Amino acid sequence: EVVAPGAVHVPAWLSEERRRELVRACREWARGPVPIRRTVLPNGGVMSVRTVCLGWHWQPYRYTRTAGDVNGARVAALPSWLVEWGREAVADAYGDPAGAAAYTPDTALINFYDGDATMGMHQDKDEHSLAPVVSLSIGDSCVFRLGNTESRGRPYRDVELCSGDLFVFGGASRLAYHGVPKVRPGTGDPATGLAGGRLNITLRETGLGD
Ligand code: MD3
Ligand code: FE
Repeated sequence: EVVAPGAVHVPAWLSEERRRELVRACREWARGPVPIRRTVLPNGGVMSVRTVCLGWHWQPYRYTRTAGDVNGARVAALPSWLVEWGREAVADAYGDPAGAAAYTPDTALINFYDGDATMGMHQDKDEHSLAPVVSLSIGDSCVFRLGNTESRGRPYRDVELCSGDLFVFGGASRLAYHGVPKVRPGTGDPATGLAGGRLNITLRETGLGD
């Protein structure tokens, strides 16, 4: 479903097998070389989601190769199979295989939400590229809020994101405010290997080069 121009929701895009593969991989990435942690903001606030990065490390508000705000280690590489899944995702969401072949994400942000975690309305504008962001969700459902490019407030649309769902944000939606006001504990499928909580993996092009 096209939720807004450039914003396409594909429910249950991930096969059960791919969900399990991603959960298993995320569990490894969460261990290191840079362990998963709650990001501390420059204003002293602490995010409620826990995040680990691949390719480039996001620290508010820039991308670095090493995690100076965690343990100083270089982040793990973004595996080529995940780049390939990203191209498949863009091709399926936009129906444009040629455009999708040029999609070259260099970074993944993996967010883990426990039942109380939320993400406030924000824009993702630390990337120097306006290539689409690919979002994959596994585990508990959540309310995802897609707003406008002008302010955190209305108008916005609330969309239920469930385990296995794909969302691609490009074009006119790439700089839209968005957030996660609520997770719905107990709605996930334990067969994926996730006992509770919600995983979200976003693929991005930082535009920073090598
Ligand atoms: C819309 N994550 O990591 S994914 C984030 O579910 C983030 O963890 C949320 O927002 C999550 O920055 C939402 C969906 C998403 C990601 C990037 C976007 C939506 C977006 C960029 C532009 C517009
Ligand atoms: Fe975001």
